[in-house]
Amino acid sequence: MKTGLRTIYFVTRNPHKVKEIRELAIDSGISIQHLNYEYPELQLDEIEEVVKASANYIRREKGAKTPFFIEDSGLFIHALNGFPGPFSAFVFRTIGNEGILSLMAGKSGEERRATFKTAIAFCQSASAEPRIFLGVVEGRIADSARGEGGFGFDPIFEYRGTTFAEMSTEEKNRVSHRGRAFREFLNHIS
Ligand code: ITT
Repeated sequence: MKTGLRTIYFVTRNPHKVKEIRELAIDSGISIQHLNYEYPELQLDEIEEVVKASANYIRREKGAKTPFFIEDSGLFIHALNGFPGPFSAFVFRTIGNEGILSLMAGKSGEERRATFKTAIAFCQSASAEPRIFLGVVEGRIADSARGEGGFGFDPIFEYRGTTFAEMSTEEKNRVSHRGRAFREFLNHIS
């Protein structure tokens, strides 16, 4: 670790998120330390509420490492009334991208609009209430899965004609829900 960097813990089971966040944190003066463990996630309608409840749980744990942040992301498909939204992890594990594409069969144009959202919850200390930062990107569900990069729904989420899986991490970070939320967070802490 470089000296002089401020350390912030990122609690997640998802190594892809860590890769993206570390790239976003380059030159920020922050060193991101990955804490790989699972925490309870309530099934609530808004991802902001989900991360807030989870962050409160983590900070009250004995021996909680601070400062830390967590993040929850969700894909909200307009024609499906926002599904899978806060259920994105379960839906990805069960029906996956092929299942989403099947649900979208016969839908075209505006009907394929989708929003990706990230909510970051940051706790400065065990006694501090979490601060929430949001990032949103508007796109559409591609007609078929494309691209080898990224993870999760990236092959089917299209932004201005290119799926996130067809982008480098740097290109995705520039426009993604996670990139936007993390830049908000950096503005707050720097
Ligand atoms: P943690 O909760 O441990 O951080 P997770 O993978 O369960 O990791 P989420 O609940 O935030 O993370 O993710 C919900 C689902 O959305 C999950 O299946 C992810 O693979 C997917 N996902 C999250 N961010 C994504 C992104 O930037 N691109 C594509 N899919 C993403």
